[in-house]
This record gives sequence, C-alpha cells and structure tokens, in this order.
Amino acid sequence: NREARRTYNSQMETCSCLLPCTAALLNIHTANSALANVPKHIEHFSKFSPSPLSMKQFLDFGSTNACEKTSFVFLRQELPVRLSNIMKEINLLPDRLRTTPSVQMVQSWYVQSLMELLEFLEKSPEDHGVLAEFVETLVNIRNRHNDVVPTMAQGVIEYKEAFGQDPLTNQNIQYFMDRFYMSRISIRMLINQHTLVFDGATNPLHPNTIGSIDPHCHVTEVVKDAFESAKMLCDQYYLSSPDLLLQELNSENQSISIVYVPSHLYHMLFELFKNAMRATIENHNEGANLPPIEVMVAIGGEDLSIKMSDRGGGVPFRKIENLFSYMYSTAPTPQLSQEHRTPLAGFGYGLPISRLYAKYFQGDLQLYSMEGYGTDAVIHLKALSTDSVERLPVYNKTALRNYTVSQGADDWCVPSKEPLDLAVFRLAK
Ligand code: W6P
Repeated sequence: NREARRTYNSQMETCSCLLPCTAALLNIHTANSALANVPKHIEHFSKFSPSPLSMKQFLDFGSTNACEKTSFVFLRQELPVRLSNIMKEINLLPDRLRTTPSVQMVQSWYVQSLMELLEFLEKSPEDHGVLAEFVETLVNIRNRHNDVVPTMAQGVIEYKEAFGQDPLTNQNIQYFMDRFYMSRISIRMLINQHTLVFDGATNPLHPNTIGSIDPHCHVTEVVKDAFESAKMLCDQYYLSSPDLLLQELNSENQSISIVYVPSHLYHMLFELFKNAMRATIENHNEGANLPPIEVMVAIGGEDLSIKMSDRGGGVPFRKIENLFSYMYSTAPTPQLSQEHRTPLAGFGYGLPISRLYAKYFQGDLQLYSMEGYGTDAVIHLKALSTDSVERLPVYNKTALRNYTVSQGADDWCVPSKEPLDLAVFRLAK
C-alpha cells in the first residue's frame, strides 16, 4: 500500500523490485524491441498495488480546479499497474484455456495497450500536444477492448467443447473472471473519467455529471428508465409486460439520491428487470393478469438498497449459484429460430457482471428466491460517498496460491442414491 501511495505523488520513484525501470531509462526504438521488453514491464508494474480511488477523488479530478496534468501523470502510472496486475493472472490460467485463440487475442490487446501507455512515461506533462495525444490513445485503447466480454465467453465455449465442464474448473474460471472483469470495469472507469472530464465539453443531456458520475443520482429515475427499456423489449416479444410498482422509503420526504455512476446502476437494473419480466411472463398465461414487478428503494445511514420482487415462480435454491456462473451460463450463440428467440436474458454474463458493478463501489447484488412463488433481487449500495471506494483485485502471493491449489478431498459424506439397508444391522434373535 505504501508503494501505491508513493506512485501517486511521484511516479518516477523506483519500486521495490530489483529491475531498473526500463520504461523510463530505455528509449524504445522499434515496435519489436518494445514487444520484447513487455514481460519486463509487466514484472515491474505488477509489483505495485493498484490505488483504489474514492468517489471524492474521482470528483476532485473533475472539479473546477481539476488538473489534466495531474490526471495524466497519475494515469500513465496507474493504468500500466492495473493492466500488469491482471496480465499476471491471465498468465496463470490453465494452458488449456490460456492458449485458446480467443484468450490469446484478448491477451494481445492487453500487450498492445500496455505498450502504447508506456510511450508516455518519457513525455512531458507540460506539453499540450502530449496531453491531447494521451486522450486519443485512451480512446483507442477503450475501443480496442470493446469486445473483451464476448471474446472471453467464446474462449470458455471453446474450452467446454474440448474438455467439458466440472465443478473445479467452474470454480477456477469463476475466480479469474470475477477479478478480470472487475479490473476491466475499473480501467474503463479511469479512462472514461479522463476522456470525459478533459474533452472540454459538458454533456448536454446531463450537464451536472462529472464524467460518468452523477453527484445527485436519483435512484428512482434510473429505476423507471431501466424498467421502460426492459418493457419495450418485453412488449416486442411477448406482446405484453408486467407493470411496475415503485416505492421509495426514507425518513426525509425527499427523492433519494447518492453519488453514483448512473450507467452502472442502469446496467444492473435493466438486467434484473429483463429476468423478472421473463420469469413473470413465462409463469403466467400470456397477457392474463400479470402480477406487477415491485421495486422498493430504501436509504439509511449506511446503505442504499433496492429490492426488486417478481412473482415469476422462483428458482430452486440449488440453481441460484449457477445464475452467476461464467462457465454454466455460457451457451453457444443461440441458434433458435426467430419466433423462438427470446431477447430477455438467459444467455450471457448479465448477472455476474451486474454483481461486479455493485461490488465495484463496495456494494453487492443478491438473489433470494422461493421456488413456487417468485424472486427478490436486492442491490445494496453505499449511501455515503466516503464509503464508495473502488474494490480492486491485486496480484500477490494469495492470488497466486488461489491459482495453484487443487481442491482437497471433500470432507462431507456423499449421500448415496440407495439408502442403507438397515436390515443387515438387525440383531439376530
Ligand atoms: C427469476 C430469476 C431471476 C434472476 C434475476 C432477477 C430476477 C429473477 N427472477 O425467476
């Protein structure tokens, strides 16, 4: 942590590793020599811990006395640190997954983006041309990584087709993907803030946002927006949709607002609404008296919670964990005919990634289902911006151990399909 703090103030200081900071000392001449040096750079930057930012720090970067130079000097160090930390973990994936064409492709994007960022370590923050070029590079990097999620999903499909699926592999993939996507969310957040705050324009639709952050994010407004979008899809495919019953609960009679990223909240709510609507429709005769989806928003001293309840028949408890599984919820692109295709959830990584968005600023997303009745989905967020701090994976000995341990023998009995025949224990008379 001390290392991380140090980089924040003066990024030219050396880290604790024994390698010289090659990026600062070497003049990179050709693309090839740059490529050859990438492993050294990854070694170097992965020895720093990422520096989690608080909402307040994000807002300060966007305040009136915001300094593009400060943000530039921070990001040219912090982005390589976050990229390198997760690149170390990509390298720890089982060979059978790491060497799939999809994962190789994703890895090459990370290498390319890291190289482009390292160029800026030798450039002057005082030069306006450099700052403009940096913004351009960030936009490029963001676009390069747009398709990471479907590409990684393809890698998991390729793995499953070749080797099948089992609980241990599922567990390992879950561990990696949660960390990998959380890292990606955080890197895109940093890039979005810098490019939005320093492009000099205010967003005409949302003039009061700072980059992607709304200091007064009115939660129920986002709930209504997400509901309307999901309703459009639902109406389009099922020709009907359940209503929304929305309740806001707080001690002061004011609209509940928090400092938050509305697009993240929208993403989670849209995903939950699609699931709730599909369950409601499929559990009732189409169009006939659909029970509404009820949403409650509550705020207290610590938490802002959003509960979404459907009466869609629920999910057996045993299967709830699978809804968040990257391995079990990855299906090949559906080959269903047009009239059977459902756009409302079921394929892809909607739920696990929504949970990561909630966790990113120290919240969570949980499902409580009662099979035979319906499901409650609850999003917990921090009510106070001082508690909203990035939750970031770090590559260290513990992470390394989590990739190398094999699951020990299970220490619970396996229930037998054929119950014990107690007759053999009967005492002879
Ligand atoms: C269900 C399954 C589900 C997942 C997420 C949110 C709501 C629901 N309802 O039946």
